[in-house]
Amino acid sequence: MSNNGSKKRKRVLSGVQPSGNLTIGNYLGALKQWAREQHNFESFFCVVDLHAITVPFDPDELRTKTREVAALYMASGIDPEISTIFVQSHLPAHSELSWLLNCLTPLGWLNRMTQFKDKAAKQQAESVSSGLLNYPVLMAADILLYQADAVPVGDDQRQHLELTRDVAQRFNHMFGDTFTVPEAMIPPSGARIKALDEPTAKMSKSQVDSEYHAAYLLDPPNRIKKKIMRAVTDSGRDIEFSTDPERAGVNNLLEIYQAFTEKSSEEVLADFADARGYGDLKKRVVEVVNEGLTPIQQRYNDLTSEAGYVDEILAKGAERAAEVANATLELVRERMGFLKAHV
Ligand code: AQP
Repeated sequence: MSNNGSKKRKRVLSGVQPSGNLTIGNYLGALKQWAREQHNFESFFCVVDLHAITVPFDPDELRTKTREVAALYMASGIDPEISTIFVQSHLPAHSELSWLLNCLTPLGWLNRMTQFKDKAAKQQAESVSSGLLNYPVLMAADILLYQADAVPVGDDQRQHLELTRDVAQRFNHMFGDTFTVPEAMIPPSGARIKALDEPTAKMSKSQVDSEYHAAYLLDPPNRIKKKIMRAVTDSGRDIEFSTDPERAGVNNLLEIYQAFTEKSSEEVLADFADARGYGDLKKRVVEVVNEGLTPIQQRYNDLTSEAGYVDEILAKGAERAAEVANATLELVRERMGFLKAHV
């Protein structure tokens, strides 16, 4: 019997690493759908700080960014009265389950992960940590602890989600039905936002070589304008969705426009029927991005001006999260044959 008997509504769990500045990719692929879906699911959203140390990091920055990401969750519409917002490292259960699952996960499964291969290739071989390789198992632990039915993420996380499902199924097969096997929940638009300066690559928050790579959630309107007006396009004039890599820049701008406005592809194209070229397209994208970000930035400033407010929410969130996570961990320990501690 699994540990999900007490669930009234289906559950979701997701998180963002407090590494770098949150981008419109993080917002459109993750935060925006979390805010929408929190009304339909029992929701757990964590700031995954343990993931942020899998690559070189600075302790002061980690502290600052952890609060910043939590505040951005709320500023993006995640309501702490409806959803549980917490910090991953506040619950030792995440690290413990990660170790237990690591011991059951074949190394070959981890060696296949494309994100590991990409990130490892960007570092000196001797500085690649084993934590970077084990990252997807920690992610599996994050999700499985909450018996999540669905995990709202961008398209880049699809492979890690598959691994989580494999780990859950393997555990259930070895020790009896324990974990809910989760589904990925990928948004219809905005799941794959590309870099503004290199539109065939993912818009990333940590691997940034140029100030024109990403639009950040906390960028002021004039910086958003500068970045989008300089976005790489092509030498054509046609404004249409396209899978041709040569036309990836225009396609990306249309996707950003579509994800912010939530319009259908036909409506988006109709909006640009009178456009006189890519300059017009960019101007309108600047408008919708700034319209979307201004209220987020205002709420962010309000939330962070109240000393201690974010920490208070995180403390309450950790308490609620621990109720669920610790119950799952206890069941896992028992299933795996660990003795109960008599203290
Ligand atoms: N470009 C994107 N388009 C759509 N969704 C995206 N996400 C990230 N980038 C895009 C989604 O945001 C959530 C948090 O992911 P993360 O903390 O792993 O953020 P990241 O930007 O991918 O992280 P890194 O490791 O700091 O940078 P990378 O990997 O880019 O080098 C996830 O749901 C993710 O899908």
